[in-house]
Amino acid sequence: MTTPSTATTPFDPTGQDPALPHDTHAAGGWGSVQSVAGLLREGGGTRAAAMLRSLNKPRGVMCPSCAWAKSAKPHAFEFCDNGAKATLWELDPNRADADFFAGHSLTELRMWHDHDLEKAGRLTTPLRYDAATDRYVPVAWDTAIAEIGAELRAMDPEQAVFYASGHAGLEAAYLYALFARAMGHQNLPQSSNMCHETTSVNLKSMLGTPVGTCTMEDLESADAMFFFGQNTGSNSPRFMHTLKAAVQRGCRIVTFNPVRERGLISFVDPQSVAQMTVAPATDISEKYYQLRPGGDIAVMAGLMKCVLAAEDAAPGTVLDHAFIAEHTEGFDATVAAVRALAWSDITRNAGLTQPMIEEAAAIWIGAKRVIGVYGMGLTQHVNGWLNLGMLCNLLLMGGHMGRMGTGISPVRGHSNVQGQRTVGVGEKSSHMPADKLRSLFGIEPPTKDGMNAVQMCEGIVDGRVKGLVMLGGNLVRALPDRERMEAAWPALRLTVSIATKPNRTHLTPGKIAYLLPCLGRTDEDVQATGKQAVSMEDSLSHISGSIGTAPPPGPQVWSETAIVARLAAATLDPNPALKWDAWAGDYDLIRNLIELTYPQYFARFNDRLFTPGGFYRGNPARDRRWETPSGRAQFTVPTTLSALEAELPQAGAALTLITLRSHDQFNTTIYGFSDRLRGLSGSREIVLISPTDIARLGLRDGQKVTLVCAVDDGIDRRVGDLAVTAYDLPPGCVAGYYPELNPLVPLSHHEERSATPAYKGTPVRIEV
Ligand SMILES: Nc1nc2c(c(=O)[nH]1)N[C@H]1C(S)=C(S)[C@@H](COP(=O)(O)OP(=O)(O)OC[C@H]3O[C@@H](n4cnc5c(=O)[nH]c(N)nc54)[C@H](O)[C@@H]3O)O[C@H]1N2
Ligand SMILES: Nc1nc2c(c(=O)[nH]1)N[C@H]1C(S)=C(S)[C@@H](COP(=O)(O)OP(=O)(O)OC[C@H]3O[C@@H](n4cnc5c(=O)[nH]c(N)nc54)[C@H](O)[C@@H]3O)O[C@H]1N2
Ligand SMILES: [Mo]
Repeated sequence: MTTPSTATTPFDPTGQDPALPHDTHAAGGWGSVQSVAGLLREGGGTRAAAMLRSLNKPRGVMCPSCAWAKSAKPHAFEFCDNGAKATLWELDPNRADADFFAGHSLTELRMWHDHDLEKAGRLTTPLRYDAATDRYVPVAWDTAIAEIGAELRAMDPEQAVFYASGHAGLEAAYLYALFARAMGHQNLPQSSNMCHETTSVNLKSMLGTPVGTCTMEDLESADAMFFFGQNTGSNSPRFMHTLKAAVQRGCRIVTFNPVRERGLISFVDPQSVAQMTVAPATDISEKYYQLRPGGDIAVMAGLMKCVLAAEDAAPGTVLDHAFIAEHTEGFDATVAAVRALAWSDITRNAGLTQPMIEEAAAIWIGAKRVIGVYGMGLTQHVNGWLNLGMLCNLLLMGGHMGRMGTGISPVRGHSNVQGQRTVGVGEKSSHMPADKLRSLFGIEPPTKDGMNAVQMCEGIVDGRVKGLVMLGGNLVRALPDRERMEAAWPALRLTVSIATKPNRTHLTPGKIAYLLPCLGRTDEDVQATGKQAVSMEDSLSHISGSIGTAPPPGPQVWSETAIVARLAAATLDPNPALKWDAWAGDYDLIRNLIELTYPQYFARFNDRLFTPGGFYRGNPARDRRWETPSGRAQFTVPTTLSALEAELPQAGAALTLITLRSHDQFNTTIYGFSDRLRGLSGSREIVLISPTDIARLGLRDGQKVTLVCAVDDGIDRRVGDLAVTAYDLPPGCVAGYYPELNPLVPLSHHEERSATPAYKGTPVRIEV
């Protein structure tokens, strides 16, 4: 075992008050109602109101925002203010059409704020970049498809990369994944590579499943839920209703997060007339601990020590020995390692006191059914694998896996990010079975692993990548090391963006660059056989159909499925088994193929498409079948106590930067400048620092400073003009907004096993 890394900034956590303040500023409530009402006034109208009423209901539109589960018994309004924003953003009456692009050069548009770029409206016509005039000019679909096809054909397949942001439905995603493999590569990076890839890779090796094990029934019957680094109130607000109901039936919620996020403190249900008028907010977390960023491994090591101590005191009452013996591997080595850890190392790395951890452990020990919930606070760290390993350890010790009311629940981001992986968007052969590719299509699939997002970036920087197709997303904003990436982008021979609205990435064209307008999920999608549905998989592994009803923004806007099919047909040699035209004309046929390729998940796919709440794709770990090499669930030995990189150059002077999202953005889409739930508004060019650190560093509130990355690899990474903003954070850490601070995160700074960028643990210095 290596020496546990030690945190560098002295921190006295005894000053922290773990009792909750009764905040008057709960999540939900009038604030969210007002924000929806305001949006409807701005650009909605009755069509928009009808669309919102249909959100997340059977045969309605599945929300284009987050991946939270759809209820089988929906409320009258089954959406949150963020879902409303995303929907109305897509229903935008403005048009970024040919006239718009004739009026603005790319050089000029680069001066625009990201918010204003998307505000230009929906794309309506295929566009090709013209370097002579520095403008996008309209082009016929046939010309665009033919030229892109010819360019891709001329490339060595391994020089092509097909990125997918997690929006597009299972139908487009399956065709995209098939297209790549038929072409001869598996360069299929996805937004999950920047997000929950830590989950896909590590839960697979620990539990034999790449996804969470919980369903809604589990969440409805747990006795305790432990939240690590997931901001429910902002990022999956519909989950708040489940949490409120859980608290009301006595489920105990404990949260570990360096930031006091409102939604996990208290919540006013905007659906409840009583709560909106007279009743007090529901307290969500019974205990809320502001640990150090990267301190979760230490916290969980402390919790394990407490669990072991309780078992020692009353043998046979705390651990689930039968489960451990029958279903797991590695228990003894893990327990020995945990017993050997010193509390002083644990508390220093956690930034919490021993009594705080003991108090949280008492809740764990007292619960018969425990669920671990987590988000980017665990995944976007160098040692994210061990964050998940420790959470699995804790759950496995008590047999909290594969039993009603228990399990592990990663909360996913994009509405179909999990589903796209399920149907083949991924760089490994295991993502799309070779035998099926042979038997269904006569394709001899590539065997070499493709590129994930970080490898794609390396390939763009060193010139190995020549062609980049992007099915959604805004890569130059979302990726780490933005300035390096933005500088490397124009050397690409071909860039193809399939998008609903213009964004920064479109302003960084390759030598040949196309911007292709696509339908969003709210738009009606009519093909040769009539109106089509698409489908998606949510965070709890349920699959739902979605039918768009809005009139498309223009006759030249194609569906993502049709665009992918036509590009594939123009690129690949004819093969009678690849029926691109027929598939683009009837999505039922694609769902039949998905069922044939993945029969274990998609039996009777078309019949079950509109099951209320979606149909469950199943999960072997939930049934205590472990699809790991040993056939057992794996305990993980803690080899360090910090999720941060163990030995950072200049660590002594560095602060840990966490990058945050506000509820007024969806990733790189900035809806507005209010961070209502954090009591911040007006500017996103800020750096949050604790008052103690402001004083220690001799700064003052409002002062403009520069953040400089403290990883010493010869590259200068800095972001200036950030206003110092006093905020309740643990000392030694600073926080600011994603994507503004992405230039500070080195590409090489990523989770060890999955290459998920360590966006929550970058060492930085402040320069005045
Ligand atoms: N409104 C809105 N909703 C969204 C999105 C959005 O941008 N806006 N994005 C969507 C996407 S793609 C995703 S992936 C999800 C992301 O949703 P989340 O998983 O909630 O991700 P973040 O908000 O990035 O970070 C979550 C929390 O981690 C905490 N944190 C940071 N470092 C640590 C740490 O070391 N330990 C612990 N325990 N906590 C830490 C932060 O304070 C923050 O509260 O949200 C989705 N939903
Ligand atoms: N510093 C930092 N960086 C991060 C993160 C972080 O926490 N901190 N989080 C990471 C995470 S979790 C993620 S998931 C990534 C997200 O990274 P991406 O997936 O690349 O980015 P998005 O901002 O979601 O993409 C927005 C664009 O998608 C397009 N779009 C919207 N709807 C549709 C549609 O229906 N179809 C198509 N084809 N296009 C559409 C629009 O043009 C819009 O501009 O960012 C990552 N980057
Ligand atoms: Mo994400």
